[in-house]
Amino acid sequence: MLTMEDIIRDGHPTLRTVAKEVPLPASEEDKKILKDLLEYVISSQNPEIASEKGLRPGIGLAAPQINVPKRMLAVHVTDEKDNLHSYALFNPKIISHSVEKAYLASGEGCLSVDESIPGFVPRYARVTVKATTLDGEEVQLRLKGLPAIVIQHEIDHLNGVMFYDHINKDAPFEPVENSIAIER
Ligand code: UDB
Ligand code: ZN
Repeated sequence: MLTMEDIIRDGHPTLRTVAKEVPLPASEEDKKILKDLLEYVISSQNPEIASEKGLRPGIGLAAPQINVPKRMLAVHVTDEKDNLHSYALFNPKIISHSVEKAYLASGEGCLSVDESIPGFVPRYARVTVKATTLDGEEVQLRLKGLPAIVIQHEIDHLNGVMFYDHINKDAPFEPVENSIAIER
């Protein structure tokens, strides 16, 4: 099982690398990596497992964060209606997005960043993502709210982008034009 020791930290060059597409159908090795990412986010949200293994509870994790520069990510998060959004995806791609933006009112953090970096991180309010699942099925996900924020944060990792790249350096809490604040 993956632990915090497997998660690389800010400054590691892989976090600034554009990850490669996963050849499909996925190999057993690539499927195993993707299953491990999903297992991490699920287990880390279980207080017993998290405390036993010292896991920081995560709602998303991308392969580059475990030093695998391939386009795979896992998300495990509930929305404002308490619906679970649990995804393990190969080659996710945003095929359309809203003009409207959204941001977490309390800002973002990252499992690969140990310090807290304050500021609003403007993202799209709604995204449509095309991807392939662990079963090899092509899916289209229409996401809003927190699940939309998480998947954009994880897709950024596939492109070598960190959340703080989006923070306005001179005015981190400058109101975001045409946006919705998401409160936790
Ligand atoms: C997280 N969790 O998992 F809005 F109930 C973060 C950490 C870095 C703080 C652990 C998180 O934001 N949890 C959360 C947020 C809410 C409501 C709630 C729980 N990540 C995943 C990550 O680093 N992936 O690469 C960072 C998040 C920041 C925005 C989306 C992902
Ligand atoms: Zn992250």
